[in-house]
Amino acid sequence: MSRPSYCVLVLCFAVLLFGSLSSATDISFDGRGLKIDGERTLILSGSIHYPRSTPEMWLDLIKKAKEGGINAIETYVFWDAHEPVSRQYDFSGNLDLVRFIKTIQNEGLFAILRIGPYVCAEWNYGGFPVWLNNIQNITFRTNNEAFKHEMRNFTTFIVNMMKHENLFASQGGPIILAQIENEFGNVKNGYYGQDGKDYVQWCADLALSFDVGVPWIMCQQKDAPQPIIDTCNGFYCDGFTPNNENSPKMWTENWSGWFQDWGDRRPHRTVKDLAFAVGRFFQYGGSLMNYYMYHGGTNFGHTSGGPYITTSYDYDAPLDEYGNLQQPKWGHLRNLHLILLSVQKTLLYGYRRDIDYGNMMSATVYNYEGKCVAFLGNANESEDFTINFQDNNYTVPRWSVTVLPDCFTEVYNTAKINSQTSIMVNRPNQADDGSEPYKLQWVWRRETIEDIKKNGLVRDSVITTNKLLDHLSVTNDTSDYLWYMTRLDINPGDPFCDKTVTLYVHTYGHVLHAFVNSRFIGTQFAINGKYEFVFEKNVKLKPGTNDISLVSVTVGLQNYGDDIKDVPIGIHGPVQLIDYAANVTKDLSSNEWIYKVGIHGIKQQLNKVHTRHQHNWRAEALPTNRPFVWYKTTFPSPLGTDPVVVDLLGLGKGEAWVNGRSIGRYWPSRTAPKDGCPYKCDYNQPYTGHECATNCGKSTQRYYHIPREFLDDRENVLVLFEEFGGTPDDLTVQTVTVGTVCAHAYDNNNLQLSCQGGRVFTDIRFASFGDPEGTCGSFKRGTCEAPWALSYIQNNCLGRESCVIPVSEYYLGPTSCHSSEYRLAVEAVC
Ligand SMILES: *[C@@H]1O[C@H](CO)[C@@H](O)[C@H](O)[C@H]1NC(C)=O
Ligand SMILES: *[C@@H]1O[C@H](CO)[C@@H](O)[C@H](O)[C@H]1NC(C)=O
Ligand SMILES: *[C@@H]1O[C@H](CO)[C@@H](O)[C@H](O)[C@H]1NC(C)=O
Ligand SMILES: *[C@@H]1O[C@H](CO)[C@@H](O)[C@H](O)[C@H]1NC(C)=O
Ligand SMILES: *[C@@H]1O[C@H](CO)[C@@H](O)[C@H](O)[C@H]1NC(C)=O
Ligand SMILES: *[C@@H]1O[C@H](CO)[C@@H](O)[C@H](O)[C@H]1NC(C)=O
Ligand SMILES: CC(=O)N[C@H]1CO[C@H](CO)[C@@H](O)[C@@H]1O
Repeated sequence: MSRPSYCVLVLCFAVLLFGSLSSATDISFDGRGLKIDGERTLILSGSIHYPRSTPEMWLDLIKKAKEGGINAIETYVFWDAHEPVSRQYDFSGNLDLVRFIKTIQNEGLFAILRIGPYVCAEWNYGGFPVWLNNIQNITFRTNNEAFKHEMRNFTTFIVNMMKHENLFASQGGPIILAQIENEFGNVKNGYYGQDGKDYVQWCADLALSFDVGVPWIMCQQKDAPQPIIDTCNGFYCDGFTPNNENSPKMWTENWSGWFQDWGDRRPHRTVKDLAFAVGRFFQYGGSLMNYYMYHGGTNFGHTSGGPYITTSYDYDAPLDEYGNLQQPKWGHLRNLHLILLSVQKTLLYGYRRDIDYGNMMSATVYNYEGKCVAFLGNANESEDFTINFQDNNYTVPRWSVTVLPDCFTEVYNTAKINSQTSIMVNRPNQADDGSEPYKLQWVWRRETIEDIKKNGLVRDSVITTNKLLDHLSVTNDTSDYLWYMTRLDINPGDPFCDKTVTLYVHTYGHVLHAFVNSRFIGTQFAINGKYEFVFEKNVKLKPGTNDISLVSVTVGLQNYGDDIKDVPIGIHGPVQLIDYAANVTKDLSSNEWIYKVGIHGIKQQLNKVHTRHQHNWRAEALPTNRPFVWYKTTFPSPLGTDPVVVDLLGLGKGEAWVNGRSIGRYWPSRTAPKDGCPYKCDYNQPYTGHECATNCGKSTQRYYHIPREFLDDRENVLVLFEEFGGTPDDLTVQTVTVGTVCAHAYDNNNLQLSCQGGRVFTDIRFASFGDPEGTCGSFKRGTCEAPWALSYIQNNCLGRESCVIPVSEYYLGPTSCHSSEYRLAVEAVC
């Protein structure tokens, strides 16, 4: 069968489609889709959260999304970041929402603004400012006057800001949709009863009152009042039907992967399964689909939610944490997007007919103005099917969708990947002469272990009371660290005197450190997904005054759940001394407790570059495995443009700053379980976020992103606060780039191969066109092969940054295979 060069046609189409937006666009919708100036338009959107990258990265990320066939960018708005103190706003740096939306507009893409203001998003406290807790009688996300007052105030502020900059499509801007609330339908059924229902109506009324001239959506909200569109979030949404026949079928979150917890495996969703989900959604009448995430990015500072969510928010998205193309995910989806966009008119206007072949095999045909598009969908988990469709035979592999843009030619199957696989490598930062990895020189300082002074007071304590207080109610989240300190006098006759007894602390985490008389006793954190734990360690009390200091540490505030305000954090008690042998207990819960927020080094700004406290750093006797230590070093910026990371393996837990900017919490000593990672993942079943995990037995996160924007041309200062104890000896600054490129492409496709960061192909390790076997790194020749494959690829790729290989006998030579479908396997080195 000779086939037209479909890919080239599709490319031209895409260029036409992405023309720049004209002023004042009319946005409306009906049951089949969103209408842009009256024309139904297919929306392929990708989530990029602006605070999870930097303004310099935005343009590159958006350009890569556009090149990947995405025509809209979606983001949440992060209330706690913008209003850290009530009525004091911050839109600077990577919080510059207007600049982000304008960058989208300048690239000719649409924008979807999900204002929330509850966003979940694995973001600290789901995006709620912690100061909300201090408002009298407040209950979040229900028909509560105090909450509604604050929600109205912030959402109005954001809407006015967007209007002022003319960013809604009705004003000529790129924003075509806006969202109020977020997954409220997931709040436990009936949790808020009638108040919940009234609240949903209030949200809808509020949104409509803004009169922004674009439609509003509510996701996971079956009872969204008209004309608000209820939309689907999930790994699959083909079976979703909106609550009104005049609402189009929209998928606001198609989870491209999943987030990671400290101590967990790294989630991975195969692109075959992701493309299958997208294919099915559009087979069954979808009109808007958004990847959550298209670029996940980094939880800088203390922005990660939780508890226990990692600093990396890579999400296994099509663009990796640092903004590199994640291949083959990016490329395989791009091929699908370009085809879908090229037939969008037929999909959104055509007459639809479904054909059921049984056993989960189906076809869907769309006809419009003489054009025909078909999807052949096989949702059977175990059987490939060959079906006869309009007098031709098509084999559709299990768990895959084939697209026939003309109801005849198979141009795409979700299980056949014709994009390169990139194997990323980390390269050490070279010394100036380029000869050897740069060796870091360290200085260090001790962090103060807070103690009670002779007069019974603590410097800068915030409160003294005879009970144990919730962590958050004392800190307002101004720091991760809260000291609970108490003093007890032990008489020589006391049964606890001079004896080894147990210090017992019941806490709601997230991490606890204990000191007795300024001596470190132990550290503990919750495991197995529970946030509550009991700390028990032996201590010895001396006659006279004894001081007990407990440091409660938060690792991200809960972002999901029914009422996150009522989630306990920190030491709620009891705190006891127990002599198990003698069966006696001394309860300290009602002792006098003195509270102090934060750590001394932050107050002295040791993490900043310019501060008065730059003395007292020591170069000699670098401590290892000692808790509560500061480390500092300098390093030159790596050459080139590849993303920069620091490898923190060897350290325990803490926070890192580069040139005074926090690159987030680190915890490389936390490892993933040894088991639960399949050797190979050929997944043909519904994905739930856990299958296909990788990184078993390894550090949850050893590499930490340093955006190039944080770096200076000359010298950079890296500061670490090490809380658990570790060694910085082996730390290295590295760049991340494409090392090896592999592909296993099918006949009659154009295969594009690319390096990154200006590097070129230096070697073709393997090339065979015919029936090669194996996977990247271990390809093997099959029983037959074309003669010119290797030389063709060498001639066209070596010395180049990228090259295109037409996969066909015409270019690569005749094969002697009797197989019906030839494949090209390539392994090339950058
Ligand atoms: C809080 O609730 C109490 C009891 O319902 C009420 O008396 C009080 O006026 C409320 N305070 C505010 C600020 O609304
Ligand atoms: C938000 O609250 C402040 C006072 O706290 C007020 O000045 C401002 O007008 C309010 N904004 C809106 C849109 O209600
Ligand atoms: C998949 O196909 C097999 C064989 O054709 C059939 O027995 C099985 O029921 C199918 N599975 C589903 C879920 O329909
Ligand atoms: C399709 O398959 C059937 C059954 O194997 C065969 O009889 C028929 O000739 C095939 N049709 C085409 C167009 O290849
Ligand atoms: C936390 O907020 C409360 C209420 O606004 C305030 O009284 C207290 O001083 C705050 N604590 C800290 C550590 O900022
Ligand atoms: C320990 O003491 C409590 C009461 O103080 C008593 O109920 C309990 O039985 C004792 N346990 C043992 C093992 O002696
Ligand atoms: C149709 C469909 O698969 N919908 C799913 C969308 O995601 C939610 C949340 O995971 C699921 O509950 C739905 O079943």
